[in-house]
Amino acid sequence: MMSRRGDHPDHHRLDAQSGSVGVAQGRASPETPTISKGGPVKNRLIGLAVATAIAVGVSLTGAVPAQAATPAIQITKIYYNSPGTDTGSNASLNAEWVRLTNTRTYTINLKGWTLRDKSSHIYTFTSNYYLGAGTRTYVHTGKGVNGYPDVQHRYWRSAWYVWNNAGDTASVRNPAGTLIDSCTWGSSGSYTYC
Ligand SMILES: [Ca+2]
Ligand SMILES: [Ca+2]
Repeated sequence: MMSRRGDHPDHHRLDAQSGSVGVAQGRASPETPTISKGGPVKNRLIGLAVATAIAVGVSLTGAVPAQAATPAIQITKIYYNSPGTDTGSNASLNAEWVRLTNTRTYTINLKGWTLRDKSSHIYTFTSNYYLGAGTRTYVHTGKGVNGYPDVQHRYWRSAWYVWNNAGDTASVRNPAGTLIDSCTWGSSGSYTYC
């Protein structure tokens, strides 16, 4: 079947090889280990609790693991297999997109932030782009005018698809290059909420 396309041709084989292993690497659900702290507890019982906690591999502090903290800029949806046959038309390219959400209660300037796939195709927010608290932006793969049809929409201006139908990883980094969030999917479906 020729309807399933991959990435830029030169990356085809690389991504195809690893496309089947990415299923389980989505964002971990924020699970907070719960340890009962009600009432006075004797040392012997605390010792038992410690032993139990160690045995099951949880933290006694109950702290949320760092990797489960909500990223400031979160990848909240990716439409990686645009509807219909992947002809490479600009309309088809733009039906492939990534949605980023500002999860914070303040505006974040995305200037200098990057979005990339597993093959290091990189989109950079090159100018000031203020993403309001709780608001979203859509980065479309094809060409278009930033800010149209409304302020939420940005355009990668890529000549070909970026996000592989058969599995890929999207990651977002801040201007310092620090990984802020990532999203991995496999070969099924057309989109993911990450
Ligand atoms: Ca398609
Ligand atoms: Ca790719």
